[in-house]
Amino acid sequence: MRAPKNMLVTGGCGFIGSAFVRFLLRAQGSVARVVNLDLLTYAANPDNVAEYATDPRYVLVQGDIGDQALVARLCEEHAIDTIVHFAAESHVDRSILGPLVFVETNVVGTVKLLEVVRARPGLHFHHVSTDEVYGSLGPEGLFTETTRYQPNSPYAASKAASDHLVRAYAHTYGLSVTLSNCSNNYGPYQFPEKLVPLMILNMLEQKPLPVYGDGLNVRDWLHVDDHAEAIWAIVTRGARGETYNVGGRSERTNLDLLRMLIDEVARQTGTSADGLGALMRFVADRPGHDRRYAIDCDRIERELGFTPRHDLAGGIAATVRWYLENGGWIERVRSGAYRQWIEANYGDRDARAA
Ligand code: NAD
Ligand code: TDX
Repeated sequence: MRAPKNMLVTGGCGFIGSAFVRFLLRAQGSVARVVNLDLLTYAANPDNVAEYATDPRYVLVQGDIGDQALVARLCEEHAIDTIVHFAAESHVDRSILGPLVFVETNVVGTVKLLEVVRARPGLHFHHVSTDEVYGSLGPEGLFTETTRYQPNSPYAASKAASDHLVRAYAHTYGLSVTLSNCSNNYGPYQFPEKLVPLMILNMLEQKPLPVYGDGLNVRDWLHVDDHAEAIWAIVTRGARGETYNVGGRSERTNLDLLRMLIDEVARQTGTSADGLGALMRFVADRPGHDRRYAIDCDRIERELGFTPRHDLAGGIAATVRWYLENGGWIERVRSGAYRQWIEANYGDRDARAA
C-alpha cells in the first residue's frame, strides 16, 4: 500500500488530469501537496481546476515535461514522492495531420520524466495510457493486459512507445512504476474536438454532426471521474511494475452513442430529437480508423476491487447537463478567451501548439 503525500501531476489542466487533480483535492485528505505541471497547450484550460486555484495544497506550474531541470527542481522543492503522468498530445485526428509533436511529447517527454525519476529511486511513477495501443478488435473478444501491442495511429504508436519505455526503465533501473490502459473517457471539461463534447456543442449551435465512415466503429465508454478513482486505486494499491486495464463495460457504436446524445440533448432542451438527428452527416472516414475497442477490466476489479460508479445512460445525461449549465466555460473554449488568460498570466510560451 502506497500513501502518496506530495504529488506531481503532469497535464493536470487537461480533461482527465484535471479530473484527477479535483479528485485528489476533494477526496484525499492525506495528500498534502499537488503540483500540476502543464505546458498549457491548446488542450489545457486552467479553469478546469479553478475551484482549487487558491487552495494552499495546490500549485500550478506552466512548463514542459521535457524540461528535466524544471521537473527535478519541482521534485526537490516539494519533496515529491509520486508522479502521475497524464501530459500528452491526445487527439488521434491531430496525430494523423502532424505526428511529430506526438513523438516529441508522448515519447521523448516521457523519457525525460523517467530520467528525472531514475535519479530519485524512491519516487513512484504512474503512467496513464490508452487501450489504443492494442490496435483494433473484430466483432468478438476483449483487450486484456497481455494482448499484443499493435498500435495503428501515430497517437497510439507514440503511447505504445511510451508504455514500453516506462516498462523498460522499471526493468532495467529498478524504478517503482505502475501503468494503466483505459478506454474512451467522457464527462465535463473535455475539449470539444473529441466526439462527445463536439456533438453536444454542435447540436446546441445547430451545426452538422460529422459521423466518420459508417458510424459503426465501437468504443467502450468510461466516465472521467471513474477513471480518476481507478488511477488512485492503482497508484495506492497496484502491484509494482504491473499494468491494469480500465474500462466501463459500455461498448457502443458511434451511431448508438450519438443517438443517446441526441435524445438527451432533445429531452433537456425541449427540442425535437428528429430535428437534431437531421443535423447528422456521414463524412469521409478517419484514415486507418480502428473498428472496435473493448476492455477486459477483470484484473482491476478482482485485485483492486475497482468498479465504475457511473452507468453510461446516467453519465451521459449528467454530461449533457454539465455542458448546458456551463455556457461560460464553453464560451471561453470557443472564443479563445482562455488562451488570453494564459497569455496574460504566463506569457505565450506555448510555441509548439501554434
Ligand atoms: P488532453 O489533451 O485533454 O490534456 C493533455 C494535457 O497535457 C493538456 O493540459 C496539455 O497542456 C498537457 N501537455 C501537453 N504537452 C505537454 C508537455 N510537453 N508538458 C506538460 N504538459 C503538456 O488529454 P486527456 O484526454 O486528458 O488525456 C490525458 C492522458 O490520458 C493522456 O496521456 C492520454 O493518452 C490518456 N488517455 C486519454 C483517454 C481519453 O479518452 N481522452 C483515454 C485513455 C487514456
Ligand atoms: O467528429 C467526429 N466524428 C466521429 O465519427 C469525431 C471527433 C470522432 N468520430 C469517431 C471516431 C472514433 O471512432 O468517434 C470515435 C471517438 O473519437 P474520438 O473522440 O476522437 O476518440 P478516439 O479516437 O476513440 O480516441 C479517444 O479515446 C482513446 C481519445 O481521444 C484518446 O486520447 C484515448 O486514448
